[in-house]
Amino acid sequence: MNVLKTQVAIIGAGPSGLLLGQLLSKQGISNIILERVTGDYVLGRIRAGILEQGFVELVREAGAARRMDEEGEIHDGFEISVDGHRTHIDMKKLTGGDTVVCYGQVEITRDLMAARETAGLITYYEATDVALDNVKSASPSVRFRHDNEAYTLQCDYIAGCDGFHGVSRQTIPAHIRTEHERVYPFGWLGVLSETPPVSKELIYCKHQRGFALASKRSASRSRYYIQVPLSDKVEDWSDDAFWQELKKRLPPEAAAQLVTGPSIEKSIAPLRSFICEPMQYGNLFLVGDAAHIVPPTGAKGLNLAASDVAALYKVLVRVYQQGDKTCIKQYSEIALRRVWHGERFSWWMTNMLHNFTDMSAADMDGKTFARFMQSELSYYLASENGQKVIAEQYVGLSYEELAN
Ligand code: RFL
Ligand code: PHB
Repeated sequence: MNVLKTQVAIIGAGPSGLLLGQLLSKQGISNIILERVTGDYVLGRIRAGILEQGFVELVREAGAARRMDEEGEIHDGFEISVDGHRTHIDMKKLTGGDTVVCYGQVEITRDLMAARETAGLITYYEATDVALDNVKSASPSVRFRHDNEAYTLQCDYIAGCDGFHGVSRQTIPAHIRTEHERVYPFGWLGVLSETPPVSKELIYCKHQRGFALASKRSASRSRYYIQVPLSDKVEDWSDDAFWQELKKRLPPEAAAQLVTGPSIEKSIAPLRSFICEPMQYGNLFLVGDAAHIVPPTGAKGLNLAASDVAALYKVLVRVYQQGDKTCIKQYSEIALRRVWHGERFSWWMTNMLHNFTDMSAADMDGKTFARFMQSELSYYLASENGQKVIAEQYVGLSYEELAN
């Protein structure tokens, strides 16, 4: 048995784990990351594209922002199209100056991995049989296997950054956890293509045929999504069928501009709202998708992961630099307040923008629910106050400080 020691054991080398590790090491707090798959596999997952200002600042503090600052696109606004009628949400004007940055999760992850390697920090990729022990004690540990050898990692704290299907959340006894969940009756079919985007800004499209989103990664790379029934399989959708359906849902002027091409990646993501409370148990802290999932309609998943990282980082810096352990119990409450706001916003945007007509939702038939949501959306889009409510949540609510 190999025995390792560190201050903070981090489970998962997704954006949450890598960002936390980088921030902690900048403050002299040692950490080791255990990741189930290879680095290349992690980089193969095409996910988020929109970063809130709070996230951007954390990446700068972590010392991994050079490429994001050079290549990320600042977005002042986005559009909502309702059956082809477009409304521009001018985030910058409506919020008094706030914007978001369009830069892919894959690139952020790549930059954080490179920064970790440059700093000589330890990551065990392809760590299997990860199991968390004694998390309620002052000396927790993590068992794992790597290259056919058994290891024990002794530590002070464990950050469970291992996503929705990880082991960390399951380590909290079931009677301690309350889990809230809404599984939506549809998914998003996403396509990445090396084609110029239809628009400078994102277009969220509500359409009788179902939701669509026109997003991008750069001036030459597009990311598009369409709402599909959960019964659909990726193999059912040829590239051609995807482009034809997308064209029908985009506003006509945008559809006319659409440049199509072969898909580089194509996948279906189910939509889910999920929250686990509390987000801590003894010296184990859940961070990011390990504790909560949002439907992607509000672009909040990665951004909520970042606000969890910010909260845990503040707690651990105070613990190690000021010797104050009393702040530890604040983590879950601080993180959950922001999580619930992001969850509510994502659920609301999902309800307003998707087609529920053939489904039942919120205890009523889909047709009635759809009419309520149509009215809700037109109310918010029709006034500056309504648009402001959407804009200030899209750019992201501010981060909370620790109490003294
Ligand atoms: P991740 O990225 O899932 O990383 C968890 C890591 O843990 C590893 N792991 C384990 N490691 C060791 N032992 C185990 N037993 C382990 N089990 C798992 C996994 O291999 C993995 O590497 O979670 P993290 O770091 O919390 O990051 C969360 C984000 O990935 C996620 O919230 C976002 O991608 C969500 N999301 C979006 N968020 C935004 O803020 N803006 C967006 O525009 C946005 N668009 C999206 C999205 C998610 C999408 N999908 C596919 C769900 C668009 C889509 C389509
Ligand atoms: C993306 O570019 O992948 C993206 C952007 C905004 C969303 C969801 C996904 O709301």
